[in-house]
Amino acid sequence: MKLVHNDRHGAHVPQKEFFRGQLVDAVDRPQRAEQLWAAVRDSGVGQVVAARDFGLAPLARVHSGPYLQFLQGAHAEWLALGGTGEAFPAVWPVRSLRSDVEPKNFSGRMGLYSMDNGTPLTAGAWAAAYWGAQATLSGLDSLAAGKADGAYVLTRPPGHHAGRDFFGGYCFVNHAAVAAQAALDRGAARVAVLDVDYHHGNGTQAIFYDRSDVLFVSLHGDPLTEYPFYLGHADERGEGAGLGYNLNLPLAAGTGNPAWLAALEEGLACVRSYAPDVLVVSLGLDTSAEDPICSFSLGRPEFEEVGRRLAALALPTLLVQEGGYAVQAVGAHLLSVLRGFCGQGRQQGAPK
Ligand code: SP5
Ligand code: ZN
Repeated sequence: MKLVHNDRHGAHVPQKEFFRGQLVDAVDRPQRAEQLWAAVRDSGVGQVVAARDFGLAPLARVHSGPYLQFLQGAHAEWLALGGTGEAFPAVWPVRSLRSDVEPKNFSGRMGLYSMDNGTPLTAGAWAAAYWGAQATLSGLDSLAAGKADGAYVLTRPPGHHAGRDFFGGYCFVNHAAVAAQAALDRGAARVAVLDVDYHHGNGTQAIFYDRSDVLFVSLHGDPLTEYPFYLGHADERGEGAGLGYNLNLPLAAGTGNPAWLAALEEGLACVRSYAPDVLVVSLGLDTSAEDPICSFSLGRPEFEEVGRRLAALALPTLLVQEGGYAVQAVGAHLLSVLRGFCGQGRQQGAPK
């Protein structure tokens, strides 16, 4: 197992986010990543690999040019307008409004390129997200082609809510999607993305919805009650050439561990029958009992089991960090997943 750190994540320091009409303390804190990295770096579970710079081109394979352009300059524009601190959108082109004409106005563009007001655009958001993508590409690069192998990438901010041309859900660049596309561009015929974050990976789903070369499988809190609310239902099966290559397994808020593991098994069966060349896992740890904004209750036995079942697929596997907000608990949970993956779990643990 290789371990890759986005050591530029600390450039992104959100202060506040809107919640129920108030500005409350931001949830995606740098301390999350510090705890995650502290838990794994010297744990013996893997070898640290340095992140390299692959440039903008791999990001432009899944994000639109105007969106990437906007992200790079947005915070400076905000400051130039007299804005202070972090920027939030205030108006969106919902149904009947046009999103095919880019406004000149900054607020107009913030709304065009975003999905919520819970994702502060900070001075360092672009740098952190860019280097998260580079760390992810470095992890992909470290995988032995065609062999059972694993790499874990510590990205922060997360990525799976970011779409082709919008940010939201604390995400700016969709690292898992960048990696899936890069794997195809490097010769893979089929890539599966398995998303086990508590929230539906709307960005990843949408990016690959009409394609059969990327299978998207997600288990998540039911969007009828859980963020992101407007995508992630079971009847979303893909469209056109992508029909049959999207599987959503929504679970009611509060769903217990046996039902969660049963849904995981259904997702894994789908991945197995697709027989991908590479597996990308959107590894959210906000499914834990301790998570402050989610309602599943996974713990050490389940996280180890996730690792074991992923390893049992015997695929080149890129584990990409998504959510997980229980700062004091996420490190232990990550280590459980990685130990399970490496056969070092405390329950069964046959060396691999
Ligand atoms: C990647 C990921 O896990 N994104 C999650 C985005 C969730 N955004 C909506 C959640 C709003 C909760 N904010 C509550 C703060 C109260 N302390
Ligand atoms: Zn999440």
